[in-house]
Amino acid sequence: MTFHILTIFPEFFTGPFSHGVVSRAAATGLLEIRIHNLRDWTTDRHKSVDDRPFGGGEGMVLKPGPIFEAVESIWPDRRPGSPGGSEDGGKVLLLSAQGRLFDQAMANRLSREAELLLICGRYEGVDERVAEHLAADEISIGNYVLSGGELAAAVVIDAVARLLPGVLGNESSAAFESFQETGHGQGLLDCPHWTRPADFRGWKVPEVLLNGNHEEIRRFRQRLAREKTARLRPDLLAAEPGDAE
Ligand code: 9D3
Repeated sequence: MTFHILTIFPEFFTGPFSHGVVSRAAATGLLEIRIHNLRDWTTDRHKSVDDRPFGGGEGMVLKPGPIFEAVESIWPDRRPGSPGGSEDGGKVLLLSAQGRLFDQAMANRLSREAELLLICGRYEGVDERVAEHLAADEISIGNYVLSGGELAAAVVIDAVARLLPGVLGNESSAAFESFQETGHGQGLLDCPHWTRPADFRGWKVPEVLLNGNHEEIRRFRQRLAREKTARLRPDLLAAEPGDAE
């Protein structure tokens, strides 16, 4: 799978993608990440990507021109008039605070695309014609204010990349998807885990985990998962039984 990122901060992504699962998958050719500098598609000598909002107000807005030019040069065969889609299974996504909330079901759907092109919002926002006529969807990663779409793009790519066949050793993606429910794509939170030492500073690991009775251990873990979910994520219990799509 190929991920394209359109950003005014291309240096930002050297960190997040040079570690762990994503970096290993890129090294083995299971995925490719291509960073594109939005300023490469500006035409004025100041390379300006933003301008003041019509109607007045605080802050600056990303201009539509360089963004459309960039996407049309990255995907020259993109069907014009069909927002978001490339010729052969790709999607343009706009990362913005005004977007649809990203979740595991969305990550699952996106992992079936051949390519994604993520546009990182900045400043006070992005000219609405990008959401209307260029992007297939507008995505937010949560109800908090970030300074721009770059961190959000890294989050989306991490969540999608680990679902790709071969990336985590999940050869059959269908089998893997049913596992998503406990891997926390909704449903209950995972149960708590402990490792050695069995006694750490006087805090002891629950005795039942040490007794080798696997049926008892299974029921115990299920109860702890329900209790922890009720305490930290009551919203998930209301939605149960969860389906991760
Ligand atoms: C006056 C209200 N604005 C600032 C407080 C709204 C606003 C504009 C631009 C809020 C955030 C941003 C920049 N954020 C993103 O581009 C962004 C984002 C986010 O802020 N939260 C969660 N997901 C995302 S994805 C992109």
